[in-house]
Amino acid sequence: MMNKETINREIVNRKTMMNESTMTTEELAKYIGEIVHIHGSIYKIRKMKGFSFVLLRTGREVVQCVAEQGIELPLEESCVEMEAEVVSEERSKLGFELHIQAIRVLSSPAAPSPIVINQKLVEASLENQLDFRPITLRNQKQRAIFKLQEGICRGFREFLYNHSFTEIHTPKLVKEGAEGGANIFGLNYFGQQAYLAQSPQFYKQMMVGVFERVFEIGPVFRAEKHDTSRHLNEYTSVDFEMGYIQSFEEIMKMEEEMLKYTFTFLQEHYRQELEILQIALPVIQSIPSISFREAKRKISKAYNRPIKDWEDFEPEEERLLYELFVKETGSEFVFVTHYPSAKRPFYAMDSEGNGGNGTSEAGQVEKLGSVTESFDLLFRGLEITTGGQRIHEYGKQLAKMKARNMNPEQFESYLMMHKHGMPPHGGLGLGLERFTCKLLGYENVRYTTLFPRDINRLVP
Ligand code: AMO
Repeated sequence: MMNKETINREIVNRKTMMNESTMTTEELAKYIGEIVHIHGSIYKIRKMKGFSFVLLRTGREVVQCVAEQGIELPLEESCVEMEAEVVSEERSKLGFELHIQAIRVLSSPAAPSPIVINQKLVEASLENQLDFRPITLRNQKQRAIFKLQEGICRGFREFLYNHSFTEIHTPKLVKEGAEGGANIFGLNYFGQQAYLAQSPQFYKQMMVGVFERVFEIGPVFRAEKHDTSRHLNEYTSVDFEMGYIQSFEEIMKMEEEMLKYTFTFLQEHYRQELEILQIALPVIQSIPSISFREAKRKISKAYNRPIKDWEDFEPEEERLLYELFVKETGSEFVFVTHYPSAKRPFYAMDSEGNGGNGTSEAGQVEKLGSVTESFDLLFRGLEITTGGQRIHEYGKQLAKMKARNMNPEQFESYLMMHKHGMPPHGGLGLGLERFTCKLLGYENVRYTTLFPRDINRLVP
């Protein structure tokens, strides 16, 4: 057994030693009876009679340690290195605990935490939590959200790599908006008008002409002026785009498989976060689908609601549709297809033989225009994905732009790909924060956004 002096010297001199702090608790359990070197932050100290429990927060774990009376303990949130023996302990959640032999303080906080972070939950309003985000994210449950979000991205990535998608990184400073509408941030780019990218839409399409299948997980910007529980001004978009498709249903199928794969991946690699967050992942058999118009009629009939808008859903309708589908099929996901052309961007492919006015079963006049080869995926009543087939023929794309009074000259660099040959293609964009929010059962997308940007918040 080493004495304390040797141990302290060893800690100081151990630059070349393996760093056990990056071990998972499962790996640490293999060292029972041995001394380990470990570093982390002092998460919580609980003084008992004759000893203290010290919870050490490492990169992913919170490990219970025991300090005998003689050991001087630093303040909570101090960063430390320690030597400790791994001791089997049935009463501890992990089946072992660390008996501290020596501690070296690497840094001490200059001030105590402004907010209590070492309880199960951070007891503060969302706004207050966000004000102190660099600190509140240290809470075990809060950080588990973002560890799990990492897992979601890893699952998506792995799935897409396995299906021959190439990962790309496209510019976020752009000359034209891709999605239309007023929610675009403008900026002065050395004297010319430029914008922050609303989506990687143009570039992922261009890259289909290069790699056939591409994906990107990256930031996108929306100048949303309204303060809602589902809108952010910057969010992370998971985009993929694939060539040589026969219909947009292939995109839906790919998304369904990607979700299934990711849930299995999370179950395998993120069990501890799922436990901390107390999440049971949804089981996907097969995701049901319904056309936009049918969905409108279905909701109207089931809830006796007149249809006010034939071009879009009201948020309440998305929620009601979810209720109907859960009841009928057990599925918490539902694809809605064939959205009206009027509400889809200019690059969306129109369906053939649709449009015209009709009369509903209840005798209401249905003012219907043409629809698109597109879909949304709703999860627990919220739209998490938009996707569809794109126009790939130059003439057709020009015609649709002209019909919308757009100036094709402004989009010359985008249209270059159509002009010089593109395969039939399509893809989707999924909002990572919205997906995480619904998966974890939160009411507001800010809970699952690391450092949210909304109309009132630019810091931290
Ligand atoms: P869309 O604009 O519908 O489609 O966006 C795709 C998905 O992104 C998420 N999302 C948002 N999340 C948080 N805050 C916002 N303000 C916000 N806006 C959108 C949603 C939405 O389903 N280019 C197309 C995608 C495609 O067809 O490939 C696009 O961007 O989850």
